[in-house]
Amino acid sequence: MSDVVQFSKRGSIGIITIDSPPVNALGHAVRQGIADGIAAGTADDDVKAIVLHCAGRTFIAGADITEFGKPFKEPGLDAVMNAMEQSTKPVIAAIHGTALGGGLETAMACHYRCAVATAKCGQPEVNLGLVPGAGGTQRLPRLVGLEMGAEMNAGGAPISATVAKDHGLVDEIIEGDLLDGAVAYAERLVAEGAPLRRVRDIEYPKDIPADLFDNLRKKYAKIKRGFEAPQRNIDLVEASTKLPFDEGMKKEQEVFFECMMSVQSAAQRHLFFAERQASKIPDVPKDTPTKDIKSVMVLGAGTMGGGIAMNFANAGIPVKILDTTQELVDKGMSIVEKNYANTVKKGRLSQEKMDQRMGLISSTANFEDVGSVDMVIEAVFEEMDIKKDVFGKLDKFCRPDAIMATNTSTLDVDEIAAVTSRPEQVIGTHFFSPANVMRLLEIVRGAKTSKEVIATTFKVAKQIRKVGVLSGVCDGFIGNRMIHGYSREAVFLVEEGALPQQVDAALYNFGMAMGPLAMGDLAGLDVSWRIRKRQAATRDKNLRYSPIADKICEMDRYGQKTGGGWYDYKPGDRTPHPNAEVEKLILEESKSLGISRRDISDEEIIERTIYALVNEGAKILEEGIALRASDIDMIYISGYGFPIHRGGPMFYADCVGLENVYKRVCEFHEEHGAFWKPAPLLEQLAKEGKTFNKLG
Ligand code: 3H9
Repeated sequence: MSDVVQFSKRGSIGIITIDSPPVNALGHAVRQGIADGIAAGTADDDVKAIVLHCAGRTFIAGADITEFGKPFKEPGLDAVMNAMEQSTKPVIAAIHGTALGGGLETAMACHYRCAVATAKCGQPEVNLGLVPGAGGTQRLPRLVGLEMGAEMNAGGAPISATVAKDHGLVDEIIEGDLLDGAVAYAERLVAEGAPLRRVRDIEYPKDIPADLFDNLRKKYAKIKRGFEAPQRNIDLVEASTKLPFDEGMKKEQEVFFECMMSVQSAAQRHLFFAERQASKIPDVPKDTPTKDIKSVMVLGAGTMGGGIAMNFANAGIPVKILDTTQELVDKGMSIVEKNYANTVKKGRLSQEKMDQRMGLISSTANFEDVGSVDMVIEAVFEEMDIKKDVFGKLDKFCRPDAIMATNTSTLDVDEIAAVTSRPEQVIGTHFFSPANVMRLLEIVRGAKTSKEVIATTFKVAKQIRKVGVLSGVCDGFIGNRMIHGYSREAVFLVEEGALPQQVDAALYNFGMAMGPLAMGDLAGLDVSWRIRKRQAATRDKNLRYSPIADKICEMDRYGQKTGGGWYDYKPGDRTPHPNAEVEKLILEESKSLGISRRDISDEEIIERTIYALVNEGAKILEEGIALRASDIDMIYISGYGFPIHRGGPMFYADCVGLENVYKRVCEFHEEHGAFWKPAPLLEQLAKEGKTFNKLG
């Protein structure tokens, strides 16, 4: 047998054990090993049934994604599954951990499936821009029913073993040791003369609702806007009702390979690895000691502070909220409570869970209490002097080994750390609003931040279910530094001839969660207005500056919170409606700036805004502020609503071709001036025919 798959016997039961860490993926050696195991079990007259089980933390978690796009080596998964399904002796899958993708497909090619109650089963291929390639769309709906089968394929979410049992996907839940239980179950099946149940033979009911698939297609067109794979999954499940099983399987394989060659799948696979790569810091090795964070204090009881605190309570970590007065603290606590209560009202959280979480959040107005916790996260007003004052006090009262984190979104973490006697304990943790919802956490490494503090902060990010991405210190760090150019170009485009709704629609159709001007309205236009006013004296007067956003603020239009900004909003409704006065202001401004307005194509809108992100991203990469292009992609996907199926701005640029992006950036530089100075790294890679990310 192979190194990663072993065949053994317990009495009359043959056991195929896959031991291919980390997740027993179906690489070539595993496929070959299973095929050999089935052959060995079939050839041995003493073997009456075969159990397929995995060592380590999980059952097979799918095909080996790292093999995708590489030359294929026989046997294919379909051949292995045929051998299992056609085996003359019952084959029983024994599931623990996660049976995902090709893993669940392998289990469904077995005659019976048993699982421990904690196991999970799913077809998550759609999250990689794929359809299953080994029967997921053909076998799963035959077992669990058409609607559930289609939902599991199009949505990609796994179900628990107990739900799987209720729906016929799992036949037996095993208590205690899985292998012992699976062998006993196999012996029972043999003793009972249980039939060789083949999922392919299950017939669908005759009365399939006529609109079932159209309704699902509509649903997924809405919730997975712009994604191709969910639709293709639904089509294949529908095909399973119309085609004989083998033809359905053939069709599924064709679509699987088409999807695998698609840009969307390449983007989603890129992000799968980007997410896992982000926490790997070259000079902070995996075995760097970390501290267990068992208590946290958040400074500042505002919306941000409350949102940050909720993350910890949700993860079961006790957290205190501190502010200067009891009144502010009470107000903050009531906002948190209201937030949870809303989630309960929507049915997404039980009252019991809410009570548990609220029970983990306490409050104080006594600064000295910071001395009682393992980690402090400061979320006070974004002013350097205030931050310095706070950190000076933290230095005085925090325990020597406490992590002192700042939630600043722009300020110099080193300058903040310098007021303490222990800058190695200071780090930036930049949460994104709403902090209890957004997945991104920019982890800002100061010049003196210790490796232990970095490693611990990444561990904390994982505990609170955030994607931690490392950034160096610079104005705005990675995400906000890049967004400046994106928003700037959106406003310049408005000045040159587009209306806000055209700019926003072009980017929404590109796949952004919302357009940049609507995003400004959501965030509050007064925030950046205040910053611009502060920077006015030092602004380079030779650089182009649009006064439109300032003038909108002068009309007391700060965005959604004041009922209007770039757009109007009706009370309780976030739908933007164009405003005639704003449009008049825009036309007047173009005129007074001497700009003759022109028709602007959606293509130009996308190039101007997205390439502004890319050009700045290239500078950030070159300066070493970001470790890798895929980190920038993760930031934009998890914090800025960049479309997942485009893989992030840097991956998108790679797909467009850096020579094409560079050419346009040079043209914009010529037409629109200094903002567009091409990043040297972009120029270099474009000229060398290279990419930001390693592709393929
Ligand atoms: C498929 O099956 C297609 C078939 O229908 C058709 C075939 C013909 N391959 O996530 P973790 C690595 S498509 C290769 O940190 P966790 C991962 O990169 C596949 N590598 O652990 C990481 O490496 P490293 C459908 C894989 O405990 C390490 O394993 N299946 C694969 O938080 C640990 O991963 C899926 O989409 C893979 N399939 O979560 C499932 N999976 O340590 C994808 C993981 O070097 N996997 N790795 O960074 C997952 O969802 C999670 O990894 C899992 C474990 C839940 C299993």
